[in-house]
Amino acid sequence: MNTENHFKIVIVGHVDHGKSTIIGRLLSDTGSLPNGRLEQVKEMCRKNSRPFEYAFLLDALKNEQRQGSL
Ligand SMILES: Nc1nc2c(ncn2[C@@H]2O[C@H](COP(=O)(O)OP(=O)(O)O)[C@@H](O)[C@H]2O)c(=O)[nH]1
Ligand SMILES: [Mg+2]
Repeated sequence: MNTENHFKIVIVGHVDHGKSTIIGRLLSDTGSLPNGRLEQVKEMCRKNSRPFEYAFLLDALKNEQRQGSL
């Protein structure tokens, strides 16, 4: 991985102030998500009759990291 092209940012805020939402949106808009992840999370929301939230992309990544599959 080329670290010269990395852009480091820090998101700080209280609980429920939208940190996960903005990170999810940034990952999505910069094409940094694994292929199909956005569609997978949208499908999960549809199945559970929940409105889609960009914050759920973070939860999906966290679950994968815990499973060692990312
Ligand atoms: N109205 C509004 N709601 C937002 C915004 N950003 C996030 N939210 C909502 O606030 C809630 C908490 O967001 P989340 O990203 O999980 O917050 P975190 O705890 O800081 O990670 C979620 O229900 C989001 O949909 C925003 O810009 N405007
Ligand atoms: Mg969060």
